[in-house]
Amino acid sequence: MRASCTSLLLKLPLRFWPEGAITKVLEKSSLHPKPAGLVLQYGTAGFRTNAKQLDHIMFRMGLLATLRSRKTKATIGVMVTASHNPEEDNGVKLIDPMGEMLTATWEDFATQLANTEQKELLAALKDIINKEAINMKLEAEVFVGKDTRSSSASLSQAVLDGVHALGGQSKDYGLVTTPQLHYMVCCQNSHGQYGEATVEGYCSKLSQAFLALSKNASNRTDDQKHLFVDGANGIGAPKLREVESHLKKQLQISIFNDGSRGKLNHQCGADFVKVQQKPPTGVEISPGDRCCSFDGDADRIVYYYTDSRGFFHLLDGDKIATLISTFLKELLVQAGLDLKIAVVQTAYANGSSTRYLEDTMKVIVRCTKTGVKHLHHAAQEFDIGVYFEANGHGTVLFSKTAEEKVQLLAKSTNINDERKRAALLLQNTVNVINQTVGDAISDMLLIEAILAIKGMTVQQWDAIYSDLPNRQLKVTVSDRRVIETTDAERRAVSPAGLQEAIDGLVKKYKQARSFVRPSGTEDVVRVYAEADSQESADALAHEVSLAVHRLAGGVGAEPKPLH
Ligand code: 16G
Ligand code: MG
Repeated sequence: MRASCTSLLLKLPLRFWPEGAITKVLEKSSLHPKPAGLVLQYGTAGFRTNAKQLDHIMFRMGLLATLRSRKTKATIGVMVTASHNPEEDNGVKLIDPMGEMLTATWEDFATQLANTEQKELLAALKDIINKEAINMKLEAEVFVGKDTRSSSASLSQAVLDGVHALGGQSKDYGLVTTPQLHYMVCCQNSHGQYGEATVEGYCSKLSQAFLALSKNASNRTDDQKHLFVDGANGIGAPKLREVESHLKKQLQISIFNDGSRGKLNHQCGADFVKVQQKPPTGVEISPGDRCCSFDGDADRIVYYYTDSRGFFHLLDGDKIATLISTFLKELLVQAGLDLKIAVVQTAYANGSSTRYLEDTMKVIVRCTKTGVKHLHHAAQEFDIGVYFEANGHGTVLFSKTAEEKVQLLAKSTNINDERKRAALLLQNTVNVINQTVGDAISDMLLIEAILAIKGMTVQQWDAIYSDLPNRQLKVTVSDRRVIETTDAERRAVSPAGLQEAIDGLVKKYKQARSFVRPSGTEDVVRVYAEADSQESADALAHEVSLAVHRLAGGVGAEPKPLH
């Protein structure tokens, strides 16, 4: 086996592949062998599956990140995490130079490299090197981070082995949140312009901006400064403690599910709260307490409270986008800045939020396919792009022009006090936001600052609009790829007859809407329905699930009604 791979490689021009590297990759890759026949896809958010299947993937992603670093002549990030998945799972995402998600063509390389059988690995590497004309003599640097899963330590070591096998330099950040690693990569490649590429640098940039913002809030009681945070028993909890120590008690945080006892993401965390529409276990809250939940790698956040009757109220990504975009729009008016602001959502956005943003706030609203990269790209088209998935992943992007205009105005001396105050608030808002990716800690600081500045309670925020009742269900089919969608996943084009069936069902209910899409992370078809009452939303979701089961090759018994 060795002889055949080596001879293949010797045909490579030396300029592209120094000979010493060949033996090193061979030696190292044999320590991270691929189980024969195992096929995995670089999905919506990288590879994600049971941790036991991932050692070779990690090694190979270390190799790929090193190639990507040489290709882009920049530092690349590799984050070992499976986000909100159960503790037994793990996963890996690659981070491109400006802290954004890996570009689509390289996702294909990632899938190819992951699925290449052991004896073909060198040929697969050579293929990428040739296709992308990568000069292997260039330096390469890869930043590596990991979440708190027990499997993350050895898996991140496998990534480092891959980086070193191809002669790359590495910096191991150890335990960090996913958005922190995105931030580090961006800082490094912007040569410090975005901030200092250390956890301390991250904490101080965000907390300084938060403290500057909260100076604009008047007379807050300790109760108003209090926030309950569910850390999902993940990395978010210890990292939030580090940030909290910089906040000078302007925000008083009680952290629950901090990982000291409970299991990661088990009956807690943003995904659990959003999907189950109930508080996490492990949190002792009283009616009216302002609470939020992070997910396992702290790139999602949702808020909630219970009222005096014991009802649970969720403030999801749509409510967060509404709060932030309203705040920004008001500041733009006060500052007299003519910048185009838009909100980017997915089909999961509650219909009430879209209506409120378009009709009342007169903000441009765009809808994209599910997955952060789609929202991120759409948001880049505006001066200010606020993007949030309903599940709580989101951030705000400011164009270069927008940032420059804000900076200029904040420095200007010949403007009135109202404009000056607005410009400074905008400047600090830019600084508190992690623009590379959705970031639970950064989003939380921004939301807390907005509520404080506006003197708004969580109930008042919730009352901005009322969500339409909704329901999400899953249907198992033999091949979920038979479902193809269009119009940002809002309509199904195949299998034949499915969309017509959905249209017919939706007509039976008031204010109703429903769509289906194949999941990008699980082997299921997802069904979403909303309507004027919970009973109607539940009934519609069930009927649409039945249609999927019948028309798209359902597996097992037909879905049963929810009631
Ligand atoms: C991933 C995506 C998230 C999306 C979710 C949809 C990233 C970083 N994460 O978690 O944005 O909402 O997948 O999952 O892109 P689904 O395809 O299983 O519904
Ligand atoms: Mg996550």
